[in-house]
Amino acid sequence: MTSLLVLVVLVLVSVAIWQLTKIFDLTQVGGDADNSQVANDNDNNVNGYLMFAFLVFIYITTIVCVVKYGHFPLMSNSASEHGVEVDRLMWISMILIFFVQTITQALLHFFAYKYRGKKGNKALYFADNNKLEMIWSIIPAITLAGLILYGLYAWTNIMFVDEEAENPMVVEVYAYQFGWKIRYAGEDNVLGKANVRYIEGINDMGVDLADPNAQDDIQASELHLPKGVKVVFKIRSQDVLHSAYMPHFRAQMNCVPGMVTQFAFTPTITTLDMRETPEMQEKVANINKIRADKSKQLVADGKEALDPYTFDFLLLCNKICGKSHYNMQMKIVVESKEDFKKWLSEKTTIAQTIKSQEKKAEEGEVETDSTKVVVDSTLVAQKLK
Ligand SMILES: [Cu+2]
Repeated sequence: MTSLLVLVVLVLVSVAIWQLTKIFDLTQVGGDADNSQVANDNDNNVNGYLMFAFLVFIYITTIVCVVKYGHFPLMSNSASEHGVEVDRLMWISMILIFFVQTITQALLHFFAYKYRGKKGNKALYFADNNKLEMIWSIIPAITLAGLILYGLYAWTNIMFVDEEAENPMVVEVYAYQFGWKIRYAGEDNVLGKANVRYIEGINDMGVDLADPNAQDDIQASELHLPKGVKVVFKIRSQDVLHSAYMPHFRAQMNCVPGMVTQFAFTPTITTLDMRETPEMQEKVANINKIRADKSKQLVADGKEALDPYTFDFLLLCNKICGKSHYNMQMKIVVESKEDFKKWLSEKTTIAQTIKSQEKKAEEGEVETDSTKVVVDSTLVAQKLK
């Protein structure tokens, strides 16, 4: 609200200044002032120097942003095999852009200054220069073609998954407003069919329980992944467009209602190891410093202090999908193969969970009318545990 008020005040002040200059101009009519509206040497000089000032402004802004915010983008420390390639591509693009923009901006502004208008100066008629045009067309064309080809090569490498030869672990990521559900394919590594029409009671992912492949499927409320194993994510959406975004693994794929999309990667760093890396420790220490400062203020106001932050990999939604989009996230735990197997073996299959639910219903322990069962992801998660 305060910023809005400040903005309104700034706009009103600008309007007032503009009106004042108009009044000032009107008072000059008939005086000695130059009202010809044609730029004189003085105007041209001022504009020439302003060009230089703007160049300095661009450079200073760039330097300040790199120093102050340069640590925000994730451009190293990727936690997946292909992530290294994505980071390399990003670095090459950024360095190229940085290099080219530094030079071209300097040239642009310098020449605008050098050839500013001067009384008596005449523009030179210059039809064309084939050599110059070849240079500035061919160099960018080769550079861009190189970048695009390298990008295409990286993209094909990342997106092409030979499911027969590589035999990746199949995991379903199911997006809904506003959260995620996970389904493991079980022993057979094949997901049972699923459709939104089968959603009923605690079967909130719409798994077709008549499908033999669905019998060993396991639902989870946390995404656990084994280190060093290729995982292929089969991605669905219940309602609107979402985007499954796992920034630390350099992975993102749209979740489209009515179709299955996929993305595959191999996690290379466990959650525990990632917490130990110097980059992450520095980030976490910084976050906790901000939290501690905020807590002081909260405690002073008689509120509860914030808990210290510990790092966890996250699955986020990266498509604005509704009012609670900002909170659409799920914890990802990368662990050793043994720990992962142990964690998964403690889970019951969806079929078993539903069967025991039906049994309880027959014994009159729970509400039998499925329409009265409130489907809540946390409730399902507790039941599955
Ligand atoms: Cu979403």
